[in-house]
Amino acid sequence: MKDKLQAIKDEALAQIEKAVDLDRLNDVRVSFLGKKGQLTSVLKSMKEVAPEDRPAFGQLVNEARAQIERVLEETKEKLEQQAMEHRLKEEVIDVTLPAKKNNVGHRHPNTIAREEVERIFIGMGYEVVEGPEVEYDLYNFEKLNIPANHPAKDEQDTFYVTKDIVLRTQTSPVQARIMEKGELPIRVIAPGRVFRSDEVDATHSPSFHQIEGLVVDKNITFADLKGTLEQFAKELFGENTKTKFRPHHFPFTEPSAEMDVSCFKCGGKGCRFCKGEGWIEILGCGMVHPHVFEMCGIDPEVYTGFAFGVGLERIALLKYEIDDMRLLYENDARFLKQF
Ligand code: 2U9
Repeated sequence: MKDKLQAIKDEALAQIEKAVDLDRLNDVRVSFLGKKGQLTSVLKSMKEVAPEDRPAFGQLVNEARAQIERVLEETKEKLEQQAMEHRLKEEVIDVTLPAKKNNVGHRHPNTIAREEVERIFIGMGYEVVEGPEVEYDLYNFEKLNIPANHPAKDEQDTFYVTKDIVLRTQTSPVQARIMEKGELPIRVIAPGRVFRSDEVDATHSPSFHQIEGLVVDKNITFADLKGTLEQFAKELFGENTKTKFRPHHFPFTEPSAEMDVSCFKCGGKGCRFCKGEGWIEILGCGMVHPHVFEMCGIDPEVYTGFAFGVGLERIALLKYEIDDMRLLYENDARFLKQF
């Protein structure tokens, strides 16, 4: 038995010396010291040893075990040290290599323009509100004084989901819903996507964006409308910007107007940018029609208000001097990263 023990110990130490890595070393540990290991099996066969020799033999087994464990531990430390040195050699960081380019995205010109318009109106105390893109005919047309036979309701102009449901053609239904809530006074802007059955060209798209505004309170006059929109134009296009209001017609406002701004390229003298006019049309506006007030549950004898609407793409095209609206939707990174 003693010889067997010596042979096991010698074999264990020889295998430990041969172990080239930590996995092999662990295999050796399991094979000799594990539950079914060779040394453990010697202990189990203790009954073959004469009873009087058992304590001394047990002692020998324990010594062999302690020696194997000690050599295992020393070898483990040595192999760990070698593995660490190997990794340090392999994982050298070459600080002279060019860094990986981190492509950070940025805002779309439409978004930049929307946030600029929002910033200006928020600064004047307006709240930004949103509403559904799929709307009832009732809110998109009826409540805005656009009756059944109005040309805007033609299938050539409007996308119908059903007879009574449309893709909104303007963001005005958002304001109609706000008015219906009846929490007065109202001072909101409603930015959002709108849809019209238009062919795509340099200035038209079946889906574009508007920002509309609505103010409702007692004693609101056309002077409030003019003052507000003049201030807006100056903040958007520069302090020297002049404004001009031309009479117009919208079903939901009366009186209605279109506002032009003096050309911010030539200052109003006339250039290629403003097609020699000196003025650029920028938005539509007017005093909320009394009938619209009535249909949205507000008494036009007590309250008055003004509204305006501006095409967001138009602002983006003007501000960034882009000559084709389609460029805004093609998502060509070479174009978009210029802004
Ligand atoms: C309510 C009452 C009145 C919103 C208005 C305009 C004038 C206007 C156009 C600008 C360019 C649409 O995108 S565009 O083609 N919009 O000219 N919009 S007044 O008037 C409202 C809105 C809601 C309840």
